[in-house]
Amino acid sequence: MSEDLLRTGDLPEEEISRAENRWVLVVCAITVLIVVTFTVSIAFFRDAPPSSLESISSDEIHRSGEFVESNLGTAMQLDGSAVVRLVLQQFSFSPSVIKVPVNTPVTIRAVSADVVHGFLVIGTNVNAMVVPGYITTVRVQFSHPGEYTVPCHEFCGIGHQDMWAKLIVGSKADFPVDPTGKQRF
Ligand SMILES: [Cu+2]
Repeated sequence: MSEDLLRTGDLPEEEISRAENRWVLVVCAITVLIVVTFTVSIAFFRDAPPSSLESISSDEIHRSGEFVESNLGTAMQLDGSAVVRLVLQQFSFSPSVIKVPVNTPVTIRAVSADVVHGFLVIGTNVNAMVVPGYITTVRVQFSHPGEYTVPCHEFCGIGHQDMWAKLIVGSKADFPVDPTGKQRF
């Protein structure tokens, strides 16, 4: 090897160690930033997934409370808005056909009975994860009547590709407000 080649690759020892120290500082700063981010999210956001600050016990879902079978589906509220309650499980949606009125504020409340699922309404910006232990809430208003496909978009097991629901956006007249609050669509 020629003397020239040796010299060009040769940096003074101090310069190398200064460069190394700079990178050590960068790595330390990134580590501190990650730890601070986790600490803040635990302290202020209860370490929960975004928008899922309501928790629920997966074992209780079918037995009592908001997500018992008779309460699933679309419930019209006295103010004219709609609340849709869904349970996602391997490998289906309950209910699998969701009906909502057009041009109406809709609140979707979804829970998982087992593992992490998710749903999106194809052709809209509705897209959410459903994490066991939390209630996922999505607020939306559909301005076009029609049928939309709602697939699970989190790989949840061997039957994941068959896990999907159908959302039908229909005329407001088909969703009368029931003063007793019992009717589901
Ligand atoms: Cu799934």
